[in-house]
Amino acid sequence: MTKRISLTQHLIEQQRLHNKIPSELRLLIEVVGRACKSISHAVGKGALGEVLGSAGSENVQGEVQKKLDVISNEILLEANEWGGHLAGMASEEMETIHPIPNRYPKGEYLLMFDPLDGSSNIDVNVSIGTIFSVLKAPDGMTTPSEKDFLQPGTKQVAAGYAVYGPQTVLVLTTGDGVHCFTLDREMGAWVLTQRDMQIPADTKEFAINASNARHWYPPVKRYVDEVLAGSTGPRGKDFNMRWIASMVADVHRILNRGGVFMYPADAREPDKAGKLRLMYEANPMAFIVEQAGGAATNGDQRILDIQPEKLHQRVAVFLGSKNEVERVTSYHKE
Ligand code: AHM
Ligand code: MG
Repeated sequence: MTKRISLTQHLIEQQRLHNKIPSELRLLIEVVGRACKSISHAVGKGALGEVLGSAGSENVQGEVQKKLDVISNEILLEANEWGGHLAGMASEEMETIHPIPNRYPKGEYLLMFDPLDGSSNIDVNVSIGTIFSVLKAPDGMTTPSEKDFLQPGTKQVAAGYAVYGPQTVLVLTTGDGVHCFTLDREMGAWVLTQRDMQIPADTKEFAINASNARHWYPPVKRYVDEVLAGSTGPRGKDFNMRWIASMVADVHRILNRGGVFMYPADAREPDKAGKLRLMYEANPMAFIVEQAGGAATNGDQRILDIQPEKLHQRVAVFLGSKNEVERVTSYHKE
């Protein structure tokens, strides 16, 4: 029988044998992993848990909150509040940051998350997930303010996502490759199932919400026109398209078999900077994708190099197989 390694064991090995992560970070990641198990459980109950449908509220970006968005946010806040590893948290579902209350010990990390990504898929039983990013709090900081979170993605010390799909998986990087853990539902444990995930540099698969095509800028239109032209077009090969409308699920497919994911800026409002948020969607995914040998840009620069200006800042995203990301990025520069 193959020897099974749990998330705890994997992290202890990273800490003890390779001296790659401090014990505080290991414990923090384990708490996030535990929270994701609870979210997976809530998601899995569906109609039986009376967790489907709208919560009757809006988040800071004016989006309707689903009950499970709110429940997942609370699970993450509660799980991480008292552990002593964090100075503060920020979430897609909260207007501003959540410093650790004074009744609990404080730690040196900052945690950001999108508690339940792919909200439009919740009620229709399509894969959804949690995305998270961990930063070090600035030296000497006592109580964090919003600006302490505004660090470029290169400063992330860990990032990951969980997908609540046919299987529940947790994909994680601490800057030493990308590893995937599957939730053993009987044991309640995360088990290492893929080590060192690698994204092939070339692909024949792309992902974009084509219903926005009329708003696209010329570089995106050119790239998509060329792949749609197939084997007789300039690319000389046929491409397949997939769009799940859950970034976690689209990125997970790309980590497993390659592909390029695009959520571009477009000509709306008057210059829509894309839909996805830099701090808790694009940055953690860019860190993971780069660690797996892929690339991630906003069409102009590497996502991880962007200096954030606002907590809920939006950003255009092109990520996945390196050669395709480089191609679509180069079209923006012509
Ligand atoms: P959410 O965080 O409100 O769920 O929005 C993010 C999601 C991504 O998971 C996905 O890639 C995108 O929105 C889908 O957008 P669209 O509705 O345009 O297909
Ligand atoms: Mg999201």
